[in-house]
Amino acid sequence: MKRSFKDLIKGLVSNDRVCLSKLISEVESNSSSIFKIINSVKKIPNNVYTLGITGPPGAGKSTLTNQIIKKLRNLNLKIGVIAVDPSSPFTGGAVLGDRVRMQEHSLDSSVFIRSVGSRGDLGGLSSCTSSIIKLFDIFGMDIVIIETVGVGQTELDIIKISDSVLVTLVPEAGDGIQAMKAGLMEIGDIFIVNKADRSGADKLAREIEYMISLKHDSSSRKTNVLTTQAENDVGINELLDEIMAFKEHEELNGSLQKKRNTRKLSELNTMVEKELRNELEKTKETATFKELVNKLENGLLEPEVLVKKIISLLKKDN
Ligand SMILES: Nc1nc2c(ncn2[C@@H]2O[C@H](COP(=O)(O)OP(=O)(O)OP(=O)(O)O)[C@@H](O)[C@H]2O)c(=O)[nH]1
Ligand SMILES: [Mg+2]
Repeated sequence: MKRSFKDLIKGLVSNDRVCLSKLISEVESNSSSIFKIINSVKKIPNNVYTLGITGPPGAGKSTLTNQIIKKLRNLNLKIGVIAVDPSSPFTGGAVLGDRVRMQEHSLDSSVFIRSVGSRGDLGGLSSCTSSIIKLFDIFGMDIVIIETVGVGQTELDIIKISDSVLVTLVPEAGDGIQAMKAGLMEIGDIFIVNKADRSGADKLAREIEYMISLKHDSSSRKTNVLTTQAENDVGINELLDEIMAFKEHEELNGSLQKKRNTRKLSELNTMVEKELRNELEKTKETATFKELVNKLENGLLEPEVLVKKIISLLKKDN
């Protein structure tokens, strides 16, 4: 039997994975659904910590995510993963790769992994990603990991939804330079040189440290560069310690709260602007609006005078 929207929300709040899955599909296919959901639950816990993992294709982001999940599960934390698929919806290549890499957690009821397409209006990040984070939050997740491929400027949007950003690079020719070009150096809170079993990892780590030192301001916490071998579980404990230390640092000095407040305010602005545009479109259909435009066209009213009249029309509607 098909469950009603109301029942799905009830299920989400009471930890029903099927409801979570169905509501994710809902916000993916209809961006306004999240308004209905949030208005129904009124307040979301805001307990979730969002961890963005980005870097060039094949750097080992999914393998790292898989290892991080393992460690976080040992701490008994509930984890949501959003793998943003950069490929075309028809090839499904990256989605498959991500799935395979993390499939050992598929039977764990405290881990929920979801792949989403990247074609959205939030740059390279699908616009539904932030809605899914909210669903995970209501569901009671502690940590949400968002994996994106950092290849171009548009991918830098990861910073807008993450409490901390992990940039993953590999000791392949020119990776450091590529990262700089793609702007990744600017957004990383923690840098990882993965595939440290290959030669050149330490050299790349030192290069990144040097680049960071150029922009480091002494009042902020030092951005650290770690080397890992995700495949062999080497350096992952240290990485987790660093993630936790960064989180704690930002919690204590208030910058996490500040970041989140800025994010909410910018979300609100976008929503208000969108809503106002919708209202304006509706008002344009009214006889009064058409009359005013007619006067403008006949030279009876100037735009400077009309503005206020249009605004009062908008207000009258409400
Ligand atoms: N040598 C080596 N290979 C690794 C390591 N970590 C991951 N890999 C391999 O690198 C390949 C890519 O790993 P993924 O985890 O899929 O990389 P990704 O960054 O998620 O890739 P995309 O999502 O396609 O961008 C896989 O074949 C992994 O097994 C490592 O530490 N050393
Ligand atoms: Mg991947």
